[in-house]
Amino acid sequence: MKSITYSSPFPSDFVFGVAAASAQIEGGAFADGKGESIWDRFARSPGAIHGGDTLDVACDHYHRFDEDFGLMASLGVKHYRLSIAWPRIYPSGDGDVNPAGLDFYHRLFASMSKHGIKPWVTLFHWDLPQALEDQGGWTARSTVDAFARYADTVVKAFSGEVKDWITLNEIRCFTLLAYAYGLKAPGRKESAAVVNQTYHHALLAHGHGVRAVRMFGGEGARVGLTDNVDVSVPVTETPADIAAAKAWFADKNLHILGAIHGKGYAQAYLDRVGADAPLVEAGDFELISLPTDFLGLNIYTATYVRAGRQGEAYEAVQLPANYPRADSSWLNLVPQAIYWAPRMCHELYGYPSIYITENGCGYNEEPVVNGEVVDLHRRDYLRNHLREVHRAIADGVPIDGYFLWSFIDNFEWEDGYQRRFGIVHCDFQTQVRTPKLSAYYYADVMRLRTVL
Ligand code: GBH
Repeated sequence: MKSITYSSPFPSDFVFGVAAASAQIEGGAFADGKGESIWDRFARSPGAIHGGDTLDVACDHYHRFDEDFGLMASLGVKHYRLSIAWPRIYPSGDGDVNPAGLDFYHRLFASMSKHGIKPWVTLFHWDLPQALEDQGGWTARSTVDAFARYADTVVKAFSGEVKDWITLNEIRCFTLLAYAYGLKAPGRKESAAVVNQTYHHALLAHGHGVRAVRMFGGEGARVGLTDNVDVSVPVTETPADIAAAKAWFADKNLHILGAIHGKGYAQAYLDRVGADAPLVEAGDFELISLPTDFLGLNIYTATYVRAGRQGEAYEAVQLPANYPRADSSWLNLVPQAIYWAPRMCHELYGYPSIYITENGCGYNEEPVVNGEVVDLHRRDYLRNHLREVHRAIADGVPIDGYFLWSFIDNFEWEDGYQRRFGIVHCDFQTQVRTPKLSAYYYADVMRLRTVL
């Protein structure tokens, strides 16, 4: 009989972790001198957030982080991706630094260290100081300068506690969805030219983040971008459909990873945007294309692509209405996404090290019954995705870690508290935490380093 190793262990240095973001879990929205963020403001505009929810209290992690890290440690979590709230550090965007903000994160990192948890820190996960938005937000180049100052301050302050840095989370979400579609804070609907300029400013901010880590990160510091690439999955894993999916992927990601990798905007992108092309200053792409140590990918879903039946390079397939998905309307269940996105990034752009910085699923009804939350749907989601991560590694794709989104149910942006992504249930009235079945499942995966 032939023996196969379907579930051989992950590499011994593979990183398993969990992720969250400042605005979504901290609460303490106005504590200790924190400035207003664009999300604090947006949450107060009628109809912007499901149920009129605000970020004021969230999971009250601001006051409960030590307990939360205790719970993480009890589940065997050794790596946690978090973000720093810019308005805690610079309440008015630039101006004076707020020492109480720095002190909060010093206390938080000390608690993590006590519990044996390593921080992976995102500099910007969407909570822009409102004062900067009042001066144009990401449409204004001055926001890039303010970000550079903020990045310098934070990397200098925490270089002793943090070695792994992520510059920005998901450029598309805080530019396109925020300044074109009006879905995310600040909820604006600007022209294509303005939106393309926000992409360019975000790329510049990323470059400043890399520069700050190189200058002030100290020995062993590493840095990368977290991107939510548009993901394609070949309908059938034949050479023709794979080539089509890859062509689609290169096209859809031309303005972010394509630009970083190409050290400039590709002619195909410039042709596409025409007169709406962003203004680029001399030296911009030297900064934008500074070498990074890894690429972070947030992977949730994908588009199915196949070879064009009329000879086109590719054809995206419309999903049937009854295709399975999570409760988020965009979250179609396509586990192969987490195989193909890293593989294409590796093949197209040559990234030598890739981390899945988010992967997870959101549901509305997850009641605690007899002290338990039986989220078998999430356990299946995780299992299916982890199998695809495992397959990618077996095929030589350099995935070095996986962070599950999210540790705990939290403020799910425009969907408010209704949409739960946590492996730990949060009762937002009482702040009681209850690990779900998926938390115990993931604890075993991390412990045995095997997809179970
Ligand atoms: C991540 O984004 C975020 O980083 C994280 O903060 C968030 O909590 C988590 O996902 C779960 O949503 O409205 O139809 O235009 C995930 C990627 C891409 C998901 C854009 C929502 C909006 C689709 N996001 N998408 S639509």
